[in-house]
Amino acid sequence: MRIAEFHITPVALGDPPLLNAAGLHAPYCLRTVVELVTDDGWRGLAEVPGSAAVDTALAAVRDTVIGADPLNWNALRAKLAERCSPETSAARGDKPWDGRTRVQVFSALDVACLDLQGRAFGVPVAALLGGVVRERVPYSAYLFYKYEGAGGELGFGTEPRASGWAAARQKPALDPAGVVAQAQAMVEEFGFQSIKLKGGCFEPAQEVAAIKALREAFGPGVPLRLDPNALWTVETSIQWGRELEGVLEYLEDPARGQESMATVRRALKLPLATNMCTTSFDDLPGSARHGSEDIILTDHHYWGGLRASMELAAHCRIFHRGVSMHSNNHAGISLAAMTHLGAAMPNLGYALDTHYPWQSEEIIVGGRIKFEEGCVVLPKGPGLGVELDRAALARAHATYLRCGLRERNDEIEMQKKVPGWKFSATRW
Ligand code: GKR
Ligand code: MG
Repeated sequence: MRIAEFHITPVALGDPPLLNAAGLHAPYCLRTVVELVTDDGWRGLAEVPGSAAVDTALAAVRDTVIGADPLNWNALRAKLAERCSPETSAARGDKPWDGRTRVQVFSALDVACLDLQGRAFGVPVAALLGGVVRERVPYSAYLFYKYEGAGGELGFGTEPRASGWAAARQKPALDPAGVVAQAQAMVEEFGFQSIKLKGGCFEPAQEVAAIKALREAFGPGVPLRLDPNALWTVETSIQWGRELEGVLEYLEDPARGQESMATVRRALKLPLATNMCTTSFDDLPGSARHGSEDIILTDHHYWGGLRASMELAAHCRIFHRGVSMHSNNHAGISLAAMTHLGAAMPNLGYALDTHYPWQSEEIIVGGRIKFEEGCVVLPKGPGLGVELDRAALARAHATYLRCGLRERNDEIEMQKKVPGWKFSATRW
């Protein structure tokens, strides 16, 4: 069996004006869909965060991919490693998301080969990752401060006939009451049983007030998390972290870098999680040395694939770290991949992050994946268990061509609302 075709399709999906530490989400989020086809007709799918840089990096390894054996990931990965320039963990950058391309190339090919193998052998990807330990994978509500509007074709306007979550999704949320209303609508629709608030947008006092309002509204039975994306100083993290002891399940990336995180962690009786200070295998010795976090949030797009995330989970078990998952905007192929990973990870200790509720379009057959009581049930069928809806893919690709966005830049988007706004790596 040899890989005969390698298709790279960038797509754009509507995204509401969500605020974060780096600015504002554009009306579309970008994703890239990768499809492999073998000489005997087996297919494999993957989805990675989209950007012209990632698409170029994928196209640059075409010669290595074509002709490779999709059943021998070790051999393909070694060849890819020779072709893709090394990237230090510093290349991740200061933004809330990861700017590296090499790990995303590995991820795209790892996932697509696993999907293809699963289809060829008639087994789910989770079986290839070691076996299913849970059929229902729990996700967390992911709240955002936001401006009015639903993004995409609706631009920053609203759809007056929308109801339920579709209506709540359009509403602004800029204060504790708005955050609680958003949480209620999201929990009502998807059944999530834990809640995360994206912070780093307003003064810590305002974000801590929103967390306390969520606690008041949902009670102590619903775990809460806050993620200021490393915009707080060590002093601010300790001051406001103390207010959150006994309130949060964990505080995510209050401060920047492993040493600062370790200082905050020693000062607080509150678990710390990260998708910013320990983000690659090169960071693991520092994580163990400094004790920078309690929980590592893997993301198979940024750790180099599902198999790499399973390796990270083993490290977490050995070094007494919890493990869960980070998310950026994504569509159903990524949600299926995250669910297979969550289904196979024995030591998964927390509900996974997902941005999925913020999108309304889909590129897979059957449309939007359903949540049951906050969980995604492991898709039936071999491989990832999802099929491309080729008409929907073509529409999302046409949107990509039309919208003109070629990379994520939340600072530029924010400047359209607040002229002169500048990202700062440490703000409070
Ligand atoms: O989508 O605005 C966003 C998030 O801030 C995202 O970029 C982060 O990577 O979800 C993320 C996080 O947990 O840091
Ligand atoms: Mg985070």
